[in-house]
Amino acid sequence: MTNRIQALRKQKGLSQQALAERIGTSGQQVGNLEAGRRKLTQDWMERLAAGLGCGPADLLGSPLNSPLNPPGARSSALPNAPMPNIPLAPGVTTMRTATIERKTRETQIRVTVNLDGGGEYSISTGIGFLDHMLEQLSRHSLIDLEVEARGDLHIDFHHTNEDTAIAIGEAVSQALGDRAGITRYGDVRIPMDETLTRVTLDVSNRPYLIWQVEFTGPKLGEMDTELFKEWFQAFAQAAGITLHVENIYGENNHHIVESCYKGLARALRQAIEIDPRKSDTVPSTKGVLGGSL
Ligand SMILES: [Mn+2]
Repeated sequence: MTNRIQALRKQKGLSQQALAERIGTSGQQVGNLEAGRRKLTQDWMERLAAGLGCGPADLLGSPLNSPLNPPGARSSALPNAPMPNIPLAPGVTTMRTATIERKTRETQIRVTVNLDGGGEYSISTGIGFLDHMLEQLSRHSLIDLEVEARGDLHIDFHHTNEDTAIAIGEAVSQALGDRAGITRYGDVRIPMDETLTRVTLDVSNRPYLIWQVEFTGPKLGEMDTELFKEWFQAFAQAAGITLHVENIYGENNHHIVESCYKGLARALRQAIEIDPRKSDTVPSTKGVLGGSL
């Protein structure tokens, strides 16, 4: 996994922290990107390039890996390319990705999703327990998820929790585009020890939440348990999803809420999958449909 981020940074006399501050991230994240521990997405390349005063392609170790070269031109370069978001040739297939930036007086949030990812994540909300849940969401949905949130946690977790859900929901909705060809429905049951939770959803563009989940304590970690319903409500609204979450039984509050996030993840994974039998019916560039020549 070669890239020139570190070399270019040193050339400019910048520390990891100094570069991080230029592009609004953490020094640790810069270190992760330099070392290849985090995917060097198109989005990160553009941000790093802006901070380093170079072009995005300059960050790559070899000109063969340039995103300006269409895939297939030199296929031998592709397996080692560190970028999952290489623009693909029109008509082949495209990664369904989106980035949402959301800034209010209460929170500053940046979310990037890749629906066709491998469940890789980089999540920092400032709320440890929420990070843990969002990591589950990414891993079990196979959606690559980057979340950087800075909120007014000195007041409480309410704004950061809800706004993070809105930003992730908006990113998922945007990445889904017109939603053509998707499987649309998802339905799973998730056990965790003594707990069983069912999540059923319709990626319908009709937001609705049914939440039949009760907690026996007011807190999990530092987080108020009442905030989880708020998170699912905001996500369903922003993503345009009819979302039914039912904890069938369970005792441990950590298991109960974690099974809700894992259930959302697995149900989403089913629903956003492209159905090959339906995707074939989408009008194509062949010009056969619609009477055009
Ligand atoms: Mn856990």
